[in-house]
Amino acid sequence: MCKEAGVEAGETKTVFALKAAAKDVKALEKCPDPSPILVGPLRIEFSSPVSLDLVRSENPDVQEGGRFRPRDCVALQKVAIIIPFRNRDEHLKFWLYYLHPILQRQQLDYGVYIINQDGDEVFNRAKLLNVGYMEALKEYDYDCFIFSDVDLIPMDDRNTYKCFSQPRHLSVSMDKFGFRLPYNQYFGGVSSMSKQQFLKINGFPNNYWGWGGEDDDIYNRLSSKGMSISRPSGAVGKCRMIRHDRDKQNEPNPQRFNRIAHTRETMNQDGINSLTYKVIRVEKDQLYTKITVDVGRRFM
Ligand SMILES: [Mn+2]
Repeated sequence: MCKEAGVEAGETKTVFALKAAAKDVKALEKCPDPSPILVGPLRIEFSSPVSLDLVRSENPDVQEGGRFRPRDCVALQKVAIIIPFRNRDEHLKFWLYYLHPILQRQQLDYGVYIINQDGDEVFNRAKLLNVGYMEALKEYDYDCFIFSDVDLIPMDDRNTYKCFSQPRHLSVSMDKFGFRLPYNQYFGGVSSMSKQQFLKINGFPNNYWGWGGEDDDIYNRLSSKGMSISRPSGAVGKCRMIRHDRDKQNEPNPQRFNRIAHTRETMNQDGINSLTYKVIRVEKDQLYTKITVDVGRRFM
Protein backbone atom coordinates (compact mmCIF):
# COMPACT_ATOMS: atom_id res chain seq x y z
CA MET A 1 0.00 0.00 0.00
CA CYS A 2 2.63 2.44 1.13
CA LYS A 3 4.90 1.30 -1.66
CA GLU A 4 2.19 1.78 -4.28
CA ALA A 5 1.45 5.28 -3.06
CA GLY A 6 5.14 6.08 -3.29
CA VAL A 7 5.29 4.93 -6.93
CA GLU A 8 2.24 6.97 -7.72
CA ALA A 9 3.75 10.07 -6.17
CA GLY A 10 6.95 9.48 -8.13
CA GLU A 11 5.02 9.10 -11.37
CA THR A 12 3.10 12.28 -10.72
CA LYS A 13 6.37 14.07 -10.16
CA THR A 14 7.78 12.79 -13.47
CA VAL A 15 4.68 13.77 -15.41
CA PHE A 16 4.82 17.19 -13.82
CA ALA A 17 8.49 17.63 -14.80
CA LEU A 18 7.78 16.52 -18.39
CA LYS A 19 4.88 18.94 -18.67
CA ALA A 20 7.05 21.76 -17.38
CA ALA A 21 9.77 20.90 -19.93
CA ALA A 22 7.22 20.80 -22.76
CA LYS A 23 5.93 24.19 -21.67
CA ASP A 24 9.52 25.53 -21.76
CA VAL A 25 9.96 24.39 -25.35
CA LYS A 26 6.64 25.94 -26.32
CA ALA A 27 7.49 29.14 -24.49
CA LEU A 28 10.71 29.72 -26.48
CA GLU A 29 9.86 32.95 -28.22
CA LYS A 30 11.28 34.63 -31.27
CA CYS A 31 14.43 36.63 -30.59
CA PRO A 32 13.82 40.39 -30.36
CA ASP A 33 14.84 42.61 -33.28
CA PRO A 34 17.32 44.18 -32.86
CA SER A 35 19.18 41.91 -30.48
CA PRO A 36 19.29 43.46 -26.97
CA ILE A 37 22.85 42.25 -26.31
CA LEU A 38 24.64 44.25 -29.01
CA VAL A 39 27.41 46.57 -27.84
CA GLY A 40 27.87 48.92 -30.84
CA PRO A 41 31.31 50.12 -32.01
CA LEU A 42 34.16 47.62 -31.65
CA ARG A 43 37.92 47.94 -31.55
CA ILE A 44 39.37 45.88 -34.38
CA GLU A 45 43.10 45.48 -34.88
CA PHE A 46 45.44 42.96 -36.44
CA SER A 47 48.79 43.65 -34.76
CA SER A 48 49.07 40.48 -32.67
CA PRO A 49 48.19 37.13 -34.22
CA VAL A 50 45.49 34.92 -32.66
CA SER A 51 45.47 31.13 -32.31
CA LEU A 52 42.59 28.86 -33.25
CA ASP A 53 42.77 27.21 -29.83
CA LEU A 54 42.15 30.57 -28.19
CA VAL A 55 39.19 31.24 -30.48
CA ARG A 56 37.77 27.77 -29.81
CA SER A 57 38.00 28.21 -26.04
CA GLU A 58 36.54 31.72 -26.16
CA ASN A 59 33.48 30.45 -28.07
CA PRO A 60 32.34 27.33 -26.17
CA ASP A 61 28.76 27.59 -27.48
CA VAL A 62 29.86 27.31 -31.10
CA GLN A 63 29.35 23.72 -32.24
CA GLU A 64 31.12 21.44 -34.71
CA GLY A 65 31.09 22.97 -38.18
CA GLY A 66 30.92 26.56 -36.91
CA ARG A 67 27.25 26.26 -35.99
CA PHE A 68 25.39 28.27 -33.39
CA ARG A 69 21.86 29.08 -32.38
CA PRO A 70 20.70 31.18 -29.43
CA ARG A 71 19.74 29.20 -26.36
CA ASP A 72 16.93 31.39 -25.02
CA CYS A 73 15.02 32.43 -28.14
CA VAL A 74 14.29 31.32 -31.69
CA ALA A 75 16.56 33.13 -34.16
CA LEU A 76 14.77 35.29 -36.72
CA GLN A 77 16.85 33.90 -39.59
CA LYS A 78 18.90 30.83 -40.49
CA VAL A 79 22.07 32.28 -41.95
CA ALA A 80 24.85 30.55 -43.90
CA ILE A 81 28.04 32.57 -44.04
CA ILE A 82 30.03 31.77 -47.17
CA ILE A 83 33.72 32.71 -47.41
CA PRO A 84 35.65 32.14 -50.67
CA PHE A 85 39.14 31.08 -49.70
CA ARG A 86 42.64 30.04 -50.69
CA ASN A 87 45.84 30.26 -48.61
CA ARG A 88 44.65 32.91 -46.18
CA ASP A 89 44.86 31.03 -42.89
CA GLU A 90 46.18 34.06 -40.97
CA HIS A 91 43.22 36.16 -42.14
CA LEU A 92 40.77 33.37 -41.37
CA LYS A 93 41.95 33.25 -37.75
CA PHE A 94 41.24 36.97 -37.31
CA TRP A 95 37.87 36.57 -39.03
CA LEU A 96 36.84 33.72 -36.71
CA TYR A 97 38.23 35.54 -33.66
CA TYR A 98 36.17 38.66 -34.29
CA LEU A 99 33.05 37.32 -36.04
CA HIS A 100 31.97 34.43 -33.84
CA PRO A 101 31.32 36.66 -30.80
CA ILE A 102 29.57 39.25 -32.99
CA LEU A 103 27.32 36.71 -34.71
CA GLN A 104 26.36 35.17 -31.38
CA ARG A 105 25.42 38.58 -29.98
CA GLN A 106 23.34 39.13 -33.10
CA GLN A 107 21.37 36.03 -32.01
CA LEU A 108 21.50 34.34 -35.39
CA ASP A 109 21.06 30.66 -36.15
CA TYR A 110 24.19 30.44 -38.26
CA GLY A 111 26.86 28.27 -39.85
CA VAL A 112 30.28 29.24 -41.25
CA TYR A 113 31.37 27.73 -44.60
CA ILE A 114 34.91 28.21 -45.91
CA ILE A 115 34.93 27.37 -49.61
CA ASN A 116 38.53 26.57 -50.45
CA GLN A 117 39.57 26.53 -54.12
CA ASP A 118 41.73 23.46 -54.75
CA GLY A 119 44.89 23.65 -56.90
CA ASP A 120 46.76 26.68 -58.27
CA GLU A 121 44.55 27.73 -61.15
CA VAL A 122 43.29 31.29 -61.39
CA PHE A 123 40.98 32.17 -58.49
CA ASN A 124 37.22 32.32 -59.08
CA ARG A 125 35.48 34.13 -56.23
CA ALA A 126 31.92 34.18 -57.57
CA LYS A 127 31.91 30.50 -58.51
CA LEU A 128 33.12 29.62 -55.00
CA LEU A 129 30.18 31.63 -53.62
CA ASN A 130 27.78 29.61 -55.78
CA VAL A 131 29.35 26.41 -54.46
CA GLY A 132 28.93 27.66 -50.89
CA TYR A 133 25.24 28.31 -51.49
CA MET A 134 24.70 24.77 -52.82
CA GLU A 135 26.75 22.99 -50.18
CA ALA A 136 25.29 24.92 -47.21
CA LEU A 137 21.75 24.07 -48.33
CA LYS A 138 22.66 20.37 -48.38
CA GLU A 139 23.29 20.63 -44.61
CA TYR A 140 20.51 22.82 -43.29
CA ASP A 141 17.45 24.75 -44.34
CA TYR A 142 19.17 28.16 -44.50
CA ASP A 143 17.01 31.08 -45.60
CA CYS A 144 19.72 33.75 -45.75
CA PHE A 145 23.23 33.81 -47.21
CA ILE A 146 26.08 36.13 -46.29
CA PHE A 147 28.87 36.33 -48.84
CA SER A 148 32.04 37.64 -47.21
CA ASP A 149 35.67 38.11 -48.09
CA VAL A 150 37.93 36.55 -45.47
CA ASP A 151 39.79 39.78 -44.75
CA LEU A 152 36.84 42.05 -43.84
CA ILE A 153 35.82 42.64 -40.23
CA PRO A 154 32.86 44.82 -39.18
CA MET A 155 33.67 47.55 -36.65
CA ASP A 156 30.13 47.67 -35.18
CA ASP A 157 27.96 44.71 -34.19
CA ARG A 158 24.78 46.63 -35.09
CA ASN A 159 25.70 45.78 -38.71
CA THR A 160 23.65 42.60 -38.52
CA TYR A 161 24.71 39.72 -40.77
CA LYS A 162 21.18 38.90 -41.89
CA CYS A 163 18.88 39.39 -44.87
CA PHE A 164 16.54 42.26 -45.69
CA SER A 165 13.66 42.87 -48.07
CA GLN A 166 16.26 43.89 -50.69
CA PRO A 167 19.76 42.45 -51.24
CA ARG A 168 22.06 44.00 -48.65
CA HIS A 169 25.53 45.46 -49.02
CA LEU A 170 27.15 45.37 -45.57
CA SER A 171 30.74 46.56 -46.07
CA VAL A 172 29.74 50.12 -46.95
CA SER A 173 32.57 52.05 -45.33
CA MET A 174 35.87 50.24 -45.54
CA ASP A 175 39.06 51.74 -44.13
CA LYS A 176 40.72 50.83 -47.46
CA PHE A 177 38.42 53.31 -49.26
CA GLY A 178 38.65 56.05 -46.60
CA PHE A 179 35.44 54.82 -44.92
CA ARG A 180 33.20 55.58 -47.88
CA LEU A 181 31.75 53.78 -50.88
CA PRO A 182 34.22 53.72 -53.77
CA TYR A 183 31.22 54.14 -56.14
CA ASN A 184 27.46 53.99 -55.79
CA GLN A 185 26.94 50.57 -57.41
CA TYR A 186 29.69 48.94 -55.38
CA PHE A 187 28.56 45.53 -54.08
CA GLY A 188 31.91 43.93 -53.15
CA GLY A 189 33.27 42.78 -49.81
CA VAL A 190 30.35 41.58 -47.67
CA SER A 191 26.78 41.19 -48.93
CA SER A 192 23.64 39.27 -48.03
CA MET A 193 20.80 37.76 -50.01
CA SER A 194 17.81 35.66 -49.11
CA LYS A 195 17.40 32.36 -50.92
CA GLN A 196 14.59 33.94 -52.93
CA GLN A 197 16.68 36.96 -53.96
CA PHE A 198 19.62 34.72 -54.90
CA LEU A 199 17.46 32.46 -57.08
CA LYS A 200 15.78 35.43 -58.76
CA ILE A 201 19.16 36.44 -60.26
CA ASN A 202 20.19 32.83 -61.06
CA GLY A 203 22.96 33.08 -58.46
CA PHE A 204 26.35 34.46 -59.42
CA PRO A 205 28.44 34.26 -62.62
CA ASN A 206 30.77 31.26 -62.94
CA ASN A 207 33.14 32.67 -65.55
CA TYR A 208 34.94 35.54 -63.82
CA TRP A 209 38.47 34.19 -63.38
CA GLY A 210 40.94 36.41 -61.54
CA TRP A 211 40.41 39.68 -59.70
CA GLY A 212 37.53 42.04 -60.28
CA GLY A 213 34.22 42.50 -62.06
CA GLU A 214 32.17 39.69 -60.53
CA ASP A 215 30.71 42.03 -57.89
CA ASP A 216 29.62 44.48 -60.60
CA ASP A 217 28.07 41.59 -62.56
CA ILE A 218 26.09 40.67 -59.43
CA TYR A 219 24.96 44.29 -59.09
CA ASN A 220 23.82 44.22 -62.73
CA ARG A 221 21.88 41.02 -62.10
CA LEU A 222 20.08 42.58 -59.15
CA SER A 223 19.19 45.81 -60.89
CA SER A 224 18.05 44.03 -64.07
CA LYS A 225 15.57 42.08 -61.91
CA GLY A 226 14.23 45.32 -60.44
CA MET A 227 15.87 44.96 -57.05
CA SER A 228 17.70 47.71 -55.20
CA ILE A 229 20.53 47.64 -52.69
CA SER A 230 19.86 47.98 -48.99
CA ARG A 231 22.68 49.36 -46.84
CA PRO A 232 23.41 50.23 -43.20
CA SER A 233 24.47 53.80 -42.37
CA GLY A 234 28.07 54.75 -42.98
CA ALA A 235 28.71 54.77 -39.23
CA VAL A 236 27.26 51.31 -38.53
CA GLY A 237 28.76 49.94 -41.77
CA LYS A 238 32.39 50.72 -40.94
CA CYS A 239 34.79 47.83 -41.39
CA ARG A 240 38.48 47.04 -41.56
CA MET A 241 40.31 45.10 -44.22
CA ILE A 242 43.41 43.15 -43.27
CA ARG A 243 46.20 44.58 -45.40
CA HIS A 244 47.79 42.15 -47.84
CA ASP A 245 49.65 41.88 -51.12
CA ARG A 246 47.78 40.70 -54.19
CA ASP A 247 47.57 36.92 -54.29
CA LYS A 248 49.34 34.93 -56.95
CA GLN A 249 46.88 33.57 -59.51
CA ASN A 250 44.45 36.38 -58.82
CA GLU A 251 45.63 39.01 -61.29
CA PRO A 252 43.09 41.55 -62.57
CA ASN A 253 40.82 39.87 -65.09
CA PRO A 254 41.22 41.70 -68.44
CA GLN A 255 37.87 40.31 -69.67
CA ARG A 256 35.90 41.86 -66.84
CA PHE A 257 34.82 45.06 -68.60
CA ASN A 258 33.50 43.16 -71.59
CA ARG A 259 31.67 40.66 -69.39
CA ILE A 260 30.06 43.31 -67.17
CA ALA A 261 28.72 45.00 -70.30
CA HIS A 262 26.76 41.84 -71.20
CA THR A 263 25.36 40.63 -67.88
CA ARG A 264 21.75 40.91 -69.04
CA GLU A 265 22.34 38.61 -72.00
CA THR A 266 24.41 36.03 -70.13
CA MET A 267 22.85 35.81 -66.67
CA ASN A 268 20.06 33.39 -67.53
CA GLN A 269 22.51 30.81 -68.92
CA ASP A 270 25.39 31.41 -66.53
CA GLY A 271 24.69 31.01 -62.83
CA ILE A 272 23.46 28.57 -60.24
CA ASN A 273 21.63 26.67 -63.04
CA SER A 274 24.90 25.96 -64.89
CA LEU A 275 27.19 25.39 -61.89
CA THR A 276 29.52 22.36 -62.03
CA TYR A 277 32.22 21.48 -59.49
CA LYS A 278 33.68 18.60 -57.56
CA VAL A 279 33.98 18.46 -53.79
CA ILE A 280 37.46 17.18 -52.89
CA ARG A 281 37.25 17.24 -49.09
CA VAL A 282 35.02 18.41 -46.24
CA GLU A 283 36.64 19.28 -42.90
CA LYS A 284 34.64 20.00 -39.77
CA ASP A 285 36.23 22.19 -37.13
CA GLN A 286 34.42 23.58 -34.09
CA LEU A 287 34.71 27.00 -35.72
CA TYR A 288 33.91 26.26 -39.39
CA THR A 289 33.09 23.81 -42.13
CA LYS A 290 35.84 23.88 -44.75
CA ILE A 291 34.91 22.54 -48.16
CA THR A 292 37.76 22.11 -50.63
CA VAL A 293 36.47 22.14 -54.16
CA ASP A 294 37.69 21.70 -57.73
CA VAL A 295 36.02 24.49 -59.73
CA GLY A 296 37.85 23.68 -62.95
CA ARG A 297 39.96 26.18 -64.84
CA ARG A 298 39.66 29.16 -67.09
CA PHE A 299 38.89 28.19 -70.65
CA MET A 300 41.60 29.86 -72.73
MN1 LIG B 1 41.34 41.96 -49.69
